[in-house]
Amino acid sequence: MSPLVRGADGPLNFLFIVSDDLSATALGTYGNEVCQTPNLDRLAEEGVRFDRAYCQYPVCGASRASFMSGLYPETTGFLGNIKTLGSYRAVNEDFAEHPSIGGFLRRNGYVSARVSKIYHMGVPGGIEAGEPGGDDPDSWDRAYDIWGPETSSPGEFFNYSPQQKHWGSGFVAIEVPNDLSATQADEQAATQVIGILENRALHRNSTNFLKPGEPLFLAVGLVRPHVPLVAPKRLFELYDKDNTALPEVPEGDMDDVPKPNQKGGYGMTPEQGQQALEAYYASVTYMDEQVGRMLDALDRLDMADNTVVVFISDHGWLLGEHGAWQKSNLFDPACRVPLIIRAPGFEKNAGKSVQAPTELVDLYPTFADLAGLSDQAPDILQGHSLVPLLAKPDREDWVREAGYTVMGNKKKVHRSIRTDQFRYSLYAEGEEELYDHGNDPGEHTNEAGNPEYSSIKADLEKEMERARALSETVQP
Ligand SMILES: [Ca+2]
Ligand SMILES: [Ca+2]
Repeated sequence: MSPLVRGADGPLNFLFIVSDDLSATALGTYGNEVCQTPNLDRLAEEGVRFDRAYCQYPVCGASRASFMSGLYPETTGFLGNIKTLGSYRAVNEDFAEHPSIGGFLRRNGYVSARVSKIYHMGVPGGIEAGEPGGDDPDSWDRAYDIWGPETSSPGEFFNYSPQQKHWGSGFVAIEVPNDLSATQADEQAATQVIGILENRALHRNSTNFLKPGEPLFLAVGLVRPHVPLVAPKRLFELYDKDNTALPEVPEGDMDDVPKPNQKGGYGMTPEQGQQALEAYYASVTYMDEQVGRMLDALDRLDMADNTVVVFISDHGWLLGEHGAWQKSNLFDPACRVPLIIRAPGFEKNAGKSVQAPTELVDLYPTFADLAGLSDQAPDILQGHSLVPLLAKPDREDWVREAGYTVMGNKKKVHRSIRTDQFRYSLYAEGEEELYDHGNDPGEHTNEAGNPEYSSIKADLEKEMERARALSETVQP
């Protein structure tokens, strides 16, 4: 099917929004009763929410290279945070000719544009430099890097993790004066997106480089709530110790956790941890406001009916679970991501949610499918189109049994799978972790050595082997 025959009102456009370091647990639509995210809640009400979506690697670089290429990290060898310009195409020459989703759509009649961080960029350093970082230039007809002040932002600074000196991992909150928030990277990015949408909608000159006559793939990266936790002061006032509490952590919770998955508390006292959580929520609400500005622009410009909106985070995050914080671990909140898709043609399922396991590697075939380009998509894509789930969110004949996430490097790969009931992780040195979400949703009791789980573990080992084999056998 040609892209020109899809959509209610001409070609189907895509607005692909990628938040950074956002835990699904922080969003209202995913059950958080404190953090205010009215715009993402609205998007979920108008679209379909995926409750068991998993990233393929719990850090920025590898996850982004994976979902943009439609290939697993082990397939391309892009493991960790690599900032090479050209992304997976430069890192592994076997895939130099394999187009990303942006490159694929460009080759098939779309105009493709990026605003801010889609492939890896260091936050805050890369944003302060206004550089493209580990971008893949082939993905875009136009790319806009945002030059944001980050650690030079105006406002009051609060350091909640004084032992951690690095701006990109420590917990520094920055309360920006309300009337100076236009300085910030995400506000600039949303403004740039709105400008692109307005130019296409209102200035229909066919020689315009934004090619208003052609369908649009517009990817925008929002860098919040990645640290530093920046937001206008008015949003910090929404949260305080009376409406935020850290998760309960059983005594000795980390004792049964394999070493590679042991994360620290960044030297924060419980009070500092709570302040970090408040600042994280302020940052999430600030990011959500930018999503709202872009959704409002689609409505105002009469583009909502022919634009697919896809919202994700590049990976999840711990917010004090197990007394630990951040990414680079295989606990569920770090592997799980928010995924919301609002696609024209599936309005009858608005507000529904999908419990089937899905992966970010599924996005590429989903975009191709919604564009009517499945037949042209590269054969080597490793994910599966989510369109059958948009059509029937509760379908039971879904192709996946589990979501697959890895971390480590080429020499030492740590692997984890999540089925509907279990998370099973196998580390490079052979240590294992098994959690039964049926009775332990907080992942506190490692059952890997419990004989009662031996047959379940055997099944999970097979499922992991299947995922590993798929990752390792696909050839360019
Ligand atoms: Ca990230
Ligand atoms: Ca434990």
